[in-house]
Amino acid sequence: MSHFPNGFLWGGATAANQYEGGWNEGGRGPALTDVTTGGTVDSPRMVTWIDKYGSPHASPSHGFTLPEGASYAVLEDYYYPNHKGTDFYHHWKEDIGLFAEMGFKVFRMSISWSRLFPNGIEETPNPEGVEFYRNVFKELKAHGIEPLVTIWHFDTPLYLEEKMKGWNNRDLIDLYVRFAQTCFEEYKGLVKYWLTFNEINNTIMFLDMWGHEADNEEFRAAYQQLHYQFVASAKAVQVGHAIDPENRIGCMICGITFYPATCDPKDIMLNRHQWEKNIFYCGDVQCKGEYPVFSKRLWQEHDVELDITDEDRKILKEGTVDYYTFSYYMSNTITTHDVEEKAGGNNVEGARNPYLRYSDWGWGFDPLGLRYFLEVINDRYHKPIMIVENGLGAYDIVEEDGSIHDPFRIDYYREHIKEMDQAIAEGVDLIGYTTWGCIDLVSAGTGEMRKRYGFIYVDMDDKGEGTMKRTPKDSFYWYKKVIASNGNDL
Ligand code: BGP
Repeated sequence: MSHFPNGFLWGGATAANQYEGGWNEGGRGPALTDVTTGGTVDSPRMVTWIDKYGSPHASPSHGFTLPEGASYAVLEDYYYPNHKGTDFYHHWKEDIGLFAEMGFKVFRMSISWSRLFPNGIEETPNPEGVEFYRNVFKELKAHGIEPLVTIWHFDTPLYLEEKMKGWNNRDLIDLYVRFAQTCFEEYKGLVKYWLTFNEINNTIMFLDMWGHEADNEEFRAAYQQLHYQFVASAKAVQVGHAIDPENRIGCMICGITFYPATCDPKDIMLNRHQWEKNIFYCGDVQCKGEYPVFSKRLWQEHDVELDITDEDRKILKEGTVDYYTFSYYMSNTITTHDVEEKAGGNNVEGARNPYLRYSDWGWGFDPLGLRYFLEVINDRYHKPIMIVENGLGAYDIVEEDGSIHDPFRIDYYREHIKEMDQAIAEGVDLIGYTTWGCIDLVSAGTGEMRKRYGFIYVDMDDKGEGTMKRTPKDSFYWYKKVIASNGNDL
């Protein structure tokens, strides 16, 4: 018998910036993610971007701020797949029907900020945008599916990036809170589970990759941007609770399990510090309401003098989250020694771990690492936990008869679900699981379509061409069985 509790929230996850599309419809304004993609600098989209505009610089809007002089109009020359996503905007009824067929109890999606506030600065929201999400939530509820809504998933309105320097500007706090408040008010009674910021820790973690040494200025900016996001998140938690005490508002951390590559004490220390900087720094502020003691060391390392007020501290204290959520794809092995072979990854580069298998994109397959992460977080915060992203980005082959066989994906999920089950048996308060990209969508890291995660195949290629037809893969029927048996039939 599995240990999944009754009412365990099984489902899938998406984000507007990679899935929704309809970028110039329904009164929506442009978002940063329409014109850039996050992730690695050598991804095809970033290469194009860098050729034209030079190097990007750090911003929590998934890594990049619009360079000086670039405007939305000139970007029309390029094909940016996030424009279209995989067209949830026109397929939402059909897609929700498919999620319901799989038996989803929960569906994670995000609200595009610039669909509600086209430039981010309007006093009142765009009614067509408000209506779009209302219809989506109603449809989900009609199928007995609980929406889980990410308020910010990298897609700051472009206007705020271009004209106000994005999250470098304290004024973004109030603009974000207005957006969040609108969501809580408009969707009261329809949505109960919210997440304030997706993978908020990426801002710091990203600085360790790109093959370049981030300088102090970049670190200072990143810590400051994060601080404004923490305050914005805490304020949103308070506003959300005031509007509806039923609301459950969580944080969302990019979860990577760090391992030391050797038993050299220097590696052990490095590993501890990686956990602190990349994982606990954000989680502690959002779950405990104050900066952890080790923050001082992190700030000193880069001469950070945070713009933080007493009022900010009070808001952080009073706006702690109700539950902890994270994404988990891989572990990362790190060392102070030279490494012969590096492992790639969306966020951090590390040494290749000889005990793991790797995906075509260099992500280490490590189900036990998931259990490790769950246990660490459970011990640290004593809050309910949800895994809101997990999955395998892989190539899919459509057979002549149109079927798609993806045993590797089923295998990936099976092994991870087994470890979740174990974690629950050991007392971890895991309440839900939403697999990433339950329907194929555009990759955040590379802008590709061929890196697919879905149970449902979408006929679209890297250039954005295709019929957009939806086809269940073998994993669709497998996951349906898993949900129906509450994790018994793997
Ligand atoms: C996380 C993001 C998602 C998602 C996922 C997979 O960092 O929250 O938006 O895309 O990673 O990454 P990728 O799309 O690069 O494979």
